[in-house]
Amino acid sequence: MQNINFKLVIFSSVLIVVIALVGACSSDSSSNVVQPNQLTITSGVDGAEFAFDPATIEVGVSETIKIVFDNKGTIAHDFEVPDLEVVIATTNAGNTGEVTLVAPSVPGTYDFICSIPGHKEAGMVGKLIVK
Ligand SMILES: [Cu+2]
Repeated sequence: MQNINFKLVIFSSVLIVVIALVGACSSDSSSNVVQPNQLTITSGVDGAEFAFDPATIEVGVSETIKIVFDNKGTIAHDFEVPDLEVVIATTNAGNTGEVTLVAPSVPGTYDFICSIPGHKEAGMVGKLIVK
């Protein structure tokens, strides 16, 4: 009787390990989903309130890319690529916003801006190069 109980314990343990392994494998397969590349654009670097850093970004044609806007400045800003209708809405100082951009299928150069009145004129403009 004791022996049977012992075998049951061993069997149960093996079963638990197998279940754990199957679980690990299935979570592995879900991580095979392709994540878009990510690019961070910051404002307010070194006290430059009205500037994007970097001011020029390059993406491949048809590339899907996650853009994170990190506002390190002291006032609210936004990030827009007007020609591509890409918008990260107004982001308060110290906050981040993000958007997923699918680049056009043909090469080209597009302005990105902060659309808050006066900010583009003050320097919040950059170039998105699709190549
Ligand atoms: Cu701004």
